[in-house]
Amino acid sequence: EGVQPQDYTLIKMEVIPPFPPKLSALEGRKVFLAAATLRPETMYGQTNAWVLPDGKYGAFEINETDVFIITQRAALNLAYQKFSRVPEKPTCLVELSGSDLIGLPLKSPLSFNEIIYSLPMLTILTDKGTGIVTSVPSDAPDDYMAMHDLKSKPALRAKFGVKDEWVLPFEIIPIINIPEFGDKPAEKVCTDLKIRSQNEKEKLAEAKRLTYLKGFTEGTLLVGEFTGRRVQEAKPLIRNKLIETGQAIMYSE
Ligand code: A2H
Repeated sequence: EGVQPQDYTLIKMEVIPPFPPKLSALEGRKVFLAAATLRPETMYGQTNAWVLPDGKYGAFEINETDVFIITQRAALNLAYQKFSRVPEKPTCLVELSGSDLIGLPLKSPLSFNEIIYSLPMLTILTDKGTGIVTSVPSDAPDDYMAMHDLKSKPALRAKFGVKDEWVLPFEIIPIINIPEFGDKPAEKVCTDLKIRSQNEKEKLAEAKRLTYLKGFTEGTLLVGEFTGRRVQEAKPLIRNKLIETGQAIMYSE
């Protein structure tokens, strides 16, 4: 963890019932994959969620109604930020592995895709955020490359039991224009830097640096309520709206 505290928006991606057998103990509850993001203004372009197949997760009681699927570490942090049914003590209802979560259908705030699926990403860190990441391949180089890997490699899909219909129908949605990079900034920068897979960590770090900086200062929204507004201005407005409507919470670590 860094020295500076990082403020994330946790996006509540609702698991659509009926639940698979591994989640049957949660039947009747509102269950969410809670994804940590620094870019709430990009949620229109979500195409899937990412989980680490070998990662350890749990289903934790956040309050009387909501259950979040996240890492134990995030559940403990949340419990100290008033997000736990029992104050300062996480209650785990079911222990889960990332592979138990692959293929879950989700309904996520602001997403133009009404149903998206949970898919494997191999570079997720379990000591950052919640261990759940929402995927916006238009604007996030990591998401673009991980989606590209799954789409172009049937063997990779087979290895993790990923069905074609969870991946192939989902196209990149243009949501932000960056003058230098166009309407699909992540694709443009990954192509320019000749990045071949999600495992090219150094090149991806450079791609993230380029798109993140320019996106914030020069990006303009192409969709939604704040169409035509700068990312810089729209970001706090969209974040506040998500929080006020109960679709997200703030989380810091
Ligand atoms: B961002 P920072 Cl559109 N492991 O959200 C790996 N990556 C993780 C993670 C984890 N455990 N938890 C969160 N993240 C990702 C959106 C996005 C993000 C866009 C563009 C850039 C971007 C959609 N994915 O991040 O190390 C999440 O992806 C570029 C930095 O705390 C989160 O925001 O700076 C970001 O990394 C947090 O990274």
